[in-house]
Amino acid sequence: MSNGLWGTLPIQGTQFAKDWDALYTFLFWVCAFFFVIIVVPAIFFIVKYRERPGIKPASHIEHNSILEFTWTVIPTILALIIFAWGWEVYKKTTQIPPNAMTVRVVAKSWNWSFQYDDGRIVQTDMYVPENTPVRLLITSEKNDVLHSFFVPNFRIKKDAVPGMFTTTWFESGMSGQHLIFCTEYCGASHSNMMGRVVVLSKDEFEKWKWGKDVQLPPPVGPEFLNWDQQASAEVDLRKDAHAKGLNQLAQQGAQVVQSMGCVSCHSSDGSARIGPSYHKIFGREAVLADGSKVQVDENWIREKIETPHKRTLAGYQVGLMPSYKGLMTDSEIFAVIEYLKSLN
Ligand code: HEC
Ligand SMILES: [Cu+2]
Repeated sequence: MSNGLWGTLPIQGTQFAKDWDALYTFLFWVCAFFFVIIVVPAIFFIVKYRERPGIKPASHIEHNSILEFTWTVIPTILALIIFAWGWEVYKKTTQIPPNAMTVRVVAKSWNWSFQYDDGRIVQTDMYVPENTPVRLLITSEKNDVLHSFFVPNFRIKKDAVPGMFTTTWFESGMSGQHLIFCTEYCGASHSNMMGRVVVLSKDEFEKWKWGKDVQLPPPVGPEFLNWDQQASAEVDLRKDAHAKGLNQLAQQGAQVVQSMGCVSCHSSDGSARIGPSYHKIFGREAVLADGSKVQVDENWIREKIETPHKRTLAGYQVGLMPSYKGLMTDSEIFAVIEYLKSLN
C-alpha cells in the first residue's frame, strides 16, 4: 500500500486521496527547497559577516532590479501553479457524477447515522459497494450542533450543519473498513464520534442490501477501539430494519406527505391546488415574489418545510403554507425529498 511522504499520510482509498497527496507532496518539496536555499545561506552569512574587529560594515545597497524582479516573478508563478492545481482537484470533489448512489448522513451528538434509498437507516457504519460513486447528503440533527464528516483515507471532509444539506462524494476501489471521524469540535464525546465506511465488493453489498449477513472486510489503516459494542448494536438495527421490510424511501415520503396534510395543497399530477403541484418539481427553477430565481433542490424543499415564510413563490400570497418546523424528523424530510424527486 502506498502511503505518501514516508508513510506520514493516510492510506489512499480513493482517487481524491492520490490527487491531494500529489499536490501536498509538491507543496512539501517546494517548501523544503526554499527552506534550504534561504536558511542555509542566511546562517552562513550571519556567521561569515558577523560584526568583529577589523571587519568594515558593507556599503548601503539601495536596490537591485534583476534580483527583485526574480524574487517576485518566481513565487508568483509558483503560487499560480498551486492555485490552479488545487482548483482542479477541488472541482473534482464538487462535481458529483450523475449516476452516483445517494447515502444520507445525519450527524448528532455523538454518532452518525446513514439512510439509504430503500429507507433503511444504519448507525455508525456506512456500507457502500466498491468502484461506485457515492453521493453524500449531509446534515446535522435538528437543534444539534455543527459536526464535520471526515474520512481520512478518502480525503473527504464536509461540515454537517443543522437545518441545511451539504454534499460531497467519493468512489473507493479499496474494500475494507475505513475510519470516519467527526472533525468539528462538538462537545464531551467529540473524540468518540467515530464510524466506519465499509467498502464491500459489489456482490457482498448486494447481499447486505437484502439484509443478509456479510463477512466484514478487514480494517485499512488505524482501527477504532470500541468496535465490538458498536458493531453489535448496528447488526441488531439492521435486522430490525429488515424485519420491517425494505420500504422504498420515496414510498415513505409519499406517506409522510399524506399524513402531514401536504396533499391538501399540493397535487402530484400537475393540477393546481392552493400551492403548486409537485409534478416535475425537482431541479426546476422557481420564480420568487421579488423576481429572483431559485433552483428546487434539497435545501429549497427543506426551507419551504421549515421556514416557508422566508421566501415565497411569485403569484402566491405570503403565509399560505404553514411551517412544519419541529414536526418532521430529518429522515422524514429526506423521504419527502426522495418522493418529490420520484415525480420527475
Ligand atoms: C395550506 C396549504 C399548504 C400546505 C398544507 C403545504 N403547502 Fe407547500 N406550499 C403552499 C403554497 C401556497 C406554496 C407556494 C407559495 C410559497 O412559496 O409559500 C407552497 C410551496 C411549497 C414548495 C415550493 C414549491 C416550488 O415550486 O418551489 C414546496 C417544496 C412545498 N410547498 C412543500 C410542502 C410540503 C412538503 C408540505 C407538507 C409537509 C406542504 N408544502 C404543505 C401551500 C401549502
Ligand atoms: Cu461531532
